[in-house]
Amino acid sequence: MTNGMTAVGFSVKPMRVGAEIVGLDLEKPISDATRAALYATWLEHGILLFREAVKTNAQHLALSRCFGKLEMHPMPEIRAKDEPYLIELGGSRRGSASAYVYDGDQLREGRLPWHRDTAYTLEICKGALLRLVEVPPKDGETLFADSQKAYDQLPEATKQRIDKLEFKATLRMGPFQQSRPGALWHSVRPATPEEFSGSAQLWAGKEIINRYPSVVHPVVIQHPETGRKSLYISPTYIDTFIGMDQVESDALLAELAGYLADPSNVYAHHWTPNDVMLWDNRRFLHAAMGFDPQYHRTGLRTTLAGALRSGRYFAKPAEDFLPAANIND
Ligand SMILES: O=C(O)CCC(=O)C(=O)O
Ligand SMILES: [Fe+2]
Repeated sequence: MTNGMTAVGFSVKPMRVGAEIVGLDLEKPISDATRAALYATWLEHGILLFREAVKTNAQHLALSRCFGKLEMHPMPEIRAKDEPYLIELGGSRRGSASAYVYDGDQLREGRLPWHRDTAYTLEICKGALLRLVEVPPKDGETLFADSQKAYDQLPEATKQRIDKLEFKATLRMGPFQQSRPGALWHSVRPATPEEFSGSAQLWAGKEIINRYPSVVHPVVIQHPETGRKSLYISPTYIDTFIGMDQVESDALLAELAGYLADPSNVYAHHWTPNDVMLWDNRRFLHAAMGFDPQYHRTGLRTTLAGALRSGRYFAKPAEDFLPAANIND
């Protein structure tokens, strides 16, 4: 893909990590040629920025469908009521889907450490498109890390060590995820309900978590479309690497996370309302810096249906267990 507006209706501005799509007019229907060119650009760069490009839910859904089938997020609790293929961030979910932590003496809402979406399910989703509607006047960035580049940078001995390795992943929220090696922040601690009432409403209660029994995924995957290898771990959600005790596992996780979070592999997006960020969840991890809860930060996100069923249950689920359904359109 080259710079300069072409017959496909947009131009590509490569960033240090990822690329920006410039000039795409979503007021018009998206042609097959545009869709194919967008898809190829996405596979090449892994994350795409559409700056102030998406004004309505219909545009958000139409753009998302250029990159594959959508799935309803496995957690019904966070789906938007009038449009189940969108999930809501903040807004009416304020105080429910966000983690409140203290980073030093600063209270932060919406801080999420490095993760790969739906890594706690059997079929990790293919990607997602996040649009912010309300943006706080400061902070609130989202970080994206290229785990393909991180894999390429690993020493040969580490590549061999992890070649056939698997990890166990469990959905856990709150203090656990903030304290994992590679979580990105070591100074944070969860706010107590006395300090901030929102923290009492953390939503990942037992009823939700019980729907997601632990799963096992490979540490290295080959991208099904590009053939490139990626470091497929998700520091949030990892319990241990299979066959290692917690100490050995945490040391390896810290080592691998060091490559993932290396600044040369990371793009930090500072949001403007109606920006959309698209990520290839097979290749990129992401993290949210959080923001001062006196401000509002709201958004909507689609989820691209998984193309890589790489997981298995860690233990056989109970007879009466009802798996969370992945519902595709
Ligand atoms: O709030 C953000 O910036 C990122 C949220 C997130 O992890 C997601 O939408 O998957
Ligand atoms: Fe996420």
